[in-house]
Amino acid sequence: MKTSYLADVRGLQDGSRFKAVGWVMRRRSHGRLVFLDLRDSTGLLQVAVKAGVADEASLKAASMVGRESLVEVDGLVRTEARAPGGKELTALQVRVLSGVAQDFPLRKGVGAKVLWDNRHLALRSLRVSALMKIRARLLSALRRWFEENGFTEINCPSFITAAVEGGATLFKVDYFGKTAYLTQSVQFYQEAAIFGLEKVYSVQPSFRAEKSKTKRHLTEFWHVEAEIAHAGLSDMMGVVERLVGESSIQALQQSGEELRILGRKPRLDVLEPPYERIKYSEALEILESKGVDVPWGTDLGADEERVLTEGFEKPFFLTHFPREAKAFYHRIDPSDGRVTLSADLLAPRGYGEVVGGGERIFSLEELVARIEAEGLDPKDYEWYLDLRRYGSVQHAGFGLGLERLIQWLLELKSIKTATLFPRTRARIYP
Ligand code: NSS
Repeated sequence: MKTSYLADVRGLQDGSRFKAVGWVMRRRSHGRLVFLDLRDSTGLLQVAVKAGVADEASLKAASMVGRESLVEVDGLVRTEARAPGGKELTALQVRVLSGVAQDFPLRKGVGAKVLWDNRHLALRSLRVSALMKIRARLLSALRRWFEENGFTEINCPSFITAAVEGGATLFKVDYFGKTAYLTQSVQFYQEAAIFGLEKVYSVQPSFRAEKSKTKRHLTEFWHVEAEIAHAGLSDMMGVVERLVGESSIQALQQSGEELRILGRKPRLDVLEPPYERIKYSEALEILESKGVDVPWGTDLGADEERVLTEGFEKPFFLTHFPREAKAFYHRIDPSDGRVTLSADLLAPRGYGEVVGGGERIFSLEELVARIEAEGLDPKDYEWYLDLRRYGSVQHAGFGLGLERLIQWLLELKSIKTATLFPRTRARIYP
């Protein structure tokens, strides 16, 4: 196993002996002086292979080595202001551990299609690594937040028999001759789990057969979901704003180096909770004042959300969606039968929905009526109805799209960049 990493040279005195193992990102030859830029998980190291210092075999190997070859360099550390990280390794010996004969398919200037077709190779870049490190820190911070606030992590199945979020985006699976689906959300299983555990969360993939090609839809995305017993809409928003705000700030504060590589300087002050709460009906008025007419009752799409959020610097909640715009399980507002006790968290500056959730119907009669009103069969939801038969409890929950959060925090044009191997309608390879 490798015991030292390229960034370790930063802590070494000039003249120290160091053995570097990394992949060749770039080679520049100046006659009998060859520079190699090596890459590993910790960053870049510039290696200088000079005639007279390195042996002849090493100089020859360095001057011929192909991009992405794996090499080992034994050398001496030297301060060099122009080198990335401020240190250079003067090679005494260069050994090619794994040589590359053909050209690496990803040259500067190749188009987006080539990059996505070769994602398995493109993800070696410092930028992708930086992004994935931030993603991992964000996920750890979200998990830590849940753990510190009394939530238990649960794992739920992905094969299901009835839709959570409506039939239009269900993926059908042949399950030993029966029709099953890939789940859009583990919400219903979480609702069952709160009777034993009260506060639960899950982190797992959700699947949506999204027909439309947009910059913010994946067919498989990582869904961070939570469900809370003895909680209403306002409690749920309180959890979401602290979870999103505190976890994002923590992860970004730990990622100075990665943000520099990505050329991003996200504002942390705008992430501080609390977040404003705006009703759907008020949002329609804001949209109308901006020249966008949305008929009452329709859900807001990506375009409407972009216009609505453009003037905001902080995220905010959009609450009380009409029942027509939301899935059947949302509790109807007892003080206004036209709307539900629901809330989406919208990211500012055009990014739009990052979290969706709300209070659930906890009365058996109301739930059966809503299922029937939606043209669904209560028999398909028998076990879900049982939860309302035995000690039903007021409860609320939400789902956060991890890639959506990353897309907003790191200002990514496409959501695909937020994930290692994106799945969209147009892409299932590599
Ligand atoms: O459809 S949601 O708004 N809500 C639910 O699925 C609830 N059943 C979650 C719950 O209450 N436990 O999706 C939740 C979030 C949404 O705000 C997005 O951030 C993300 O899931 N989401 C997606 N991300 C990427 N691609 C697609 N297609 C996608 N669909 C939803």
